[in-house]
Amino acid sequence: MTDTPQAAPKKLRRLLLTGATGAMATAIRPLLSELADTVVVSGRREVQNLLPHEENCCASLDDFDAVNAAVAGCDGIIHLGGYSVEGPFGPIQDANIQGVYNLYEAARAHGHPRIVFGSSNHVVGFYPQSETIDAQAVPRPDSLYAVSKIYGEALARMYFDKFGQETAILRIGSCFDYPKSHRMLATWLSYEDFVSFCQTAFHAPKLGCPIVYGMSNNTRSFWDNSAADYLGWTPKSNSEDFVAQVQEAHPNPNPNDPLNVYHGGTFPELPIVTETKDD
Ligand code: 15L
Repeated sequence: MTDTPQAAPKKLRRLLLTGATGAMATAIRPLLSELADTVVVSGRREVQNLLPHEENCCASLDDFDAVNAAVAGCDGIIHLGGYSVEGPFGPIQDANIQGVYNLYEAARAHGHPRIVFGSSNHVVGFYPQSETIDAQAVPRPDSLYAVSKIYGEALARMYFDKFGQETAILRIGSCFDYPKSHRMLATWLSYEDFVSFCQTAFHAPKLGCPIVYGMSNNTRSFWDNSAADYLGWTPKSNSEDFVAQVQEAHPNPNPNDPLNVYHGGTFPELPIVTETKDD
């Protein structure tokens, strides 16, 4: 009997990674050589310790010309750039409102490369953890940051309906090396599963503009991704492997602590930040 040769995984030629100096991007960068021959790493600052498959391209998201230059020639985009926590409205507006518009206009000018849009679970952050929801659930943003992500999701949808621009909207849960709290046993997304999601999104025969919750194959979860089954994404990590570790670190979780009440954990109780540090 002869072995059937395995088809080599498909690769992009040139992939743009925005937000490349952020913690999540820094963690996944080494894995992206599986996805593309060249990865253009883009952030406001230059990436240090460039890997062999990487090229630097500095771009502040609110600068259209810089974003346009970063997008030129790319056949896929992973958008992790922008303001990624709650904060004052000004910088959120620059990066997550103006910046995402700039990204989509640049993609429109350069042949509509598929985009993985890093949205956030905080767009549904006010739902109680006792309730399981799917992508159809009415958004319940828990912060200005989350409101800006809903704008990004809406923009992605508009560019799909108007121009056919395909985007995978990934409402990222908690993408860390391991789950750090009881809540994260439900929301955890491993780096490997994030990268396999991107691989699926870039090569699915039909992508469209689905909303997917960015979680691993966790036994505990309060999100239902069945509407995106057609993509064929099969996350492999399971937070159950870390239950003992989480229990040891947090032996008596308080059921009334917001962290254990809301999908968005502590975010629903954060104040609105009205001042920037420069004020
Ligand atoms: C996010 O959107 C944040 O960017 C990240 O820092 C975590 O807070 C994550 O959500 C989470 O909800 O765990």
